[in-house]
Amino acid sequence: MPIVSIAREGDIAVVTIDNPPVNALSQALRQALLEAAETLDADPDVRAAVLLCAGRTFIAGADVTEFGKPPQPPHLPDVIARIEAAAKPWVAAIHGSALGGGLEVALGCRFRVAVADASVGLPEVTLGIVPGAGGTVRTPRLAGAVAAVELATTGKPVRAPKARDIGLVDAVVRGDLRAAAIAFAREALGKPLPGPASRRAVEVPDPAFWTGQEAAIAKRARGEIAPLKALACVRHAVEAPFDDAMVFERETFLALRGSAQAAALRYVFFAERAAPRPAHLAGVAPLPVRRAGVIGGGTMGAGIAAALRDAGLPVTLIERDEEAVARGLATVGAIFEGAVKRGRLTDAQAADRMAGISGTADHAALADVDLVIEAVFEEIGVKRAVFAQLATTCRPDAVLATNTSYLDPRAIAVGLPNPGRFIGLHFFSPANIMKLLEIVPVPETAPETLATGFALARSLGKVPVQAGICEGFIGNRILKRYRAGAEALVRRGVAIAAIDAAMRDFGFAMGPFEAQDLGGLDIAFLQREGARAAGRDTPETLGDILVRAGRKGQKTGGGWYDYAPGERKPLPSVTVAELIAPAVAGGETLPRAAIADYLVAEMAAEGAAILAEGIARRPEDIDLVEIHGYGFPRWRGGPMHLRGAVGTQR
Ligand code: T1G
Ligand code: NAD
Repeated sequence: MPIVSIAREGDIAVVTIDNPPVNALSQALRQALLEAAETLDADPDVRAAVLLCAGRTFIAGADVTEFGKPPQPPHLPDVIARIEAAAKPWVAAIHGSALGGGLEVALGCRFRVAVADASVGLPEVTLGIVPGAGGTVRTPRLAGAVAAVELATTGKPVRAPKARDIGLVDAVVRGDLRAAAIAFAREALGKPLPGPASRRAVEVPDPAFWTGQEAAIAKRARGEIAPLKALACVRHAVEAPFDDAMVFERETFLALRGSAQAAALRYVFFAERAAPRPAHLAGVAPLPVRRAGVIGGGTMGAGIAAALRDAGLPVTLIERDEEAVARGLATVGAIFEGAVKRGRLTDAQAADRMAGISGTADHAALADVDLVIEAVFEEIGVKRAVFAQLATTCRPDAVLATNTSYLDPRAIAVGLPNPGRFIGLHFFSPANIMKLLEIVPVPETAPETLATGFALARSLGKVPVQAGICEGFIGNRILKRYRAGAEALVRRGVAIAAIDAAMRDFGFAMGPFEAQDLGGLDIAFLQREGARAAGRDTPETLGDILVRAGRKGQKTGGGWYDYAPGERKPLPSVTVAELIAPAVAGGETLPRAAIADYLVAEMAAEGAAILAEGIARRPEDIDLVEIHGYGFPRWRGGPMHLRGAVGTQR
């Protein structure tokens, strides 16, 4: 199939794009579209054109693989201007996703029709850029400034019905898209044509709207540049003539395209796309997972059960006794109720989710499941007993997984018949939200079991990263080094609040000490105490001093900070200063950037050790763990990318 082909349905030309995998606007496609516009304008028998895409989606945007290279003509704004100026109206027929340059091409057409489950959006800010071919200029002229700001500064797509409601799409069609678009074009020819988007008027909001948006976006962006630039482009588009606004947008786009943030976000984009299909599992078929079991209905078990239900899998939840079963089911129920409150689910969907979970204390209910995920107490004895029972109740080919954070999965699987079916699947709390899944095979894990872990991650919408066995796998091991680095700064006299402020400035939602107070200082303390009890050399930490003094964090009204009763605002603590004073030498102050540099270097150093030991397979995996499991700012690319520990960028 040529990249662009033209067919005729009477006086309607059907222009079909076929540029797999996602019809990205490569140089060749831009050239072919330009030629198609010339050809159709020169054909007296053609009265209108329908622009359609082959494959699973409409144009998914500019070809991101071309971003690292100098832009080649024809440039997209020119191709779109040519389509918009065509003597015959073009109708964009949208299925799948019309994103970025794809939506911009559609906005250059006189009309847009879409199937109901299609989506349209301007995700450029997720790549550290702004639209570069009229997205911030034509969108407000069709959908108004408010909707344009939302689309361009969040990068979130909207479904076709919403796009119609805001004026971005002219019709939501059912059935055969091609036929519906041709019929729409014919009908449109029978009526006065509306002007092109570029010549439509746009309502100018009150200046207060812009200042309000600026403050909200700056708060949300936490140092990310593109969202604020996108806002500036939309404002310019609303307050200035079309041509001026196009120039402003293009200049902004080109300036950001070469930026460090854009390079980092592109790096993460491709790392995420490669993660679910690692090369070493190419051709290995996963085992089918149609029914799942979860052992333990606590914080993690309930979240994992909810994630499995979100993916449509029927789930059997096992707890110690009926009272604990009821508690576990109630926790899952609360997760779905929360999703209804946040508008992520309807009541009916929440009810359907719950209907697909059965709870019991009877392991016999697991006789026919394909996968079991264990999330019971982090105690080796408890976990071993669970797997011994599973070995008798489950099918011999059922995949058996542990969600342990720190225990050695090999120790959990000791004596398990057919250990090839055993694997570590390390979710992160809240398990139905956090995107990261560390997949930890043991030496006996069969390739098809490992492939099943990755396939499960794809079906749950998770970012899978394979990790080798060491204490804390990839993420918690680096977390330990990060926290030790933060404590080392405190021992040098750097203020706890200064370190947290530095990491917030760097882009984290919260600093290392605030985060510990939220999650609880006792989890890591118990882990260290366990190591000490096992005779492993584990030096006393400042955190240990606090826990021994009863300070476990917010849950005890104090950890690294004090908290007023019922409050979550961290208050510097005189008590903490007194408790740790013997361990603090000097009163060093450091610029925030130096603090962040030091701690990121600590993370990257641990990452390098992890790579050298083969615990991680590639630096990208470490960065994905940090971004999707530990809140490392995505637009920084991750500690390995930032410290240049990753090969050439795309
Ligand atoms: N360019 C190049 N390759 C792309 C691509 C793109 N825009 N989008 C996807 N791919 C590749 C991807 O790397 C993968 O390759 C394969 O397609 C399938 O992707 C001027 C400048 C469309 C919703 O940000 O959101 O337009 O790994 O696994 O889950 O204003 O891809 O198989 O080798 O993600 O079905 C704006 C990005 C660009 C959209 C499909 N557009 N893509 O999801 O498949 S900037 C975007 C997506 C822009 C203009 C500006 C998703 C998808 P491989 P996939 P999927
Ligand atoms: P939790 O204490 O909240 O829940 C554990 C549940 O397991 C309890 O409800 C308990 O009744 C149940 N249970 C204990 N023994 C059982 C048995 N024999 N059969 C059935 N149910 C049993 O603990 P959690 O935080 O959910 O942690 C569970 C596992 O997940 C641990 O291994 C932990 O290390 C790991 N993990 C925890 C987190 C986290 O942030 N909490 C993150 C990742 C992994």
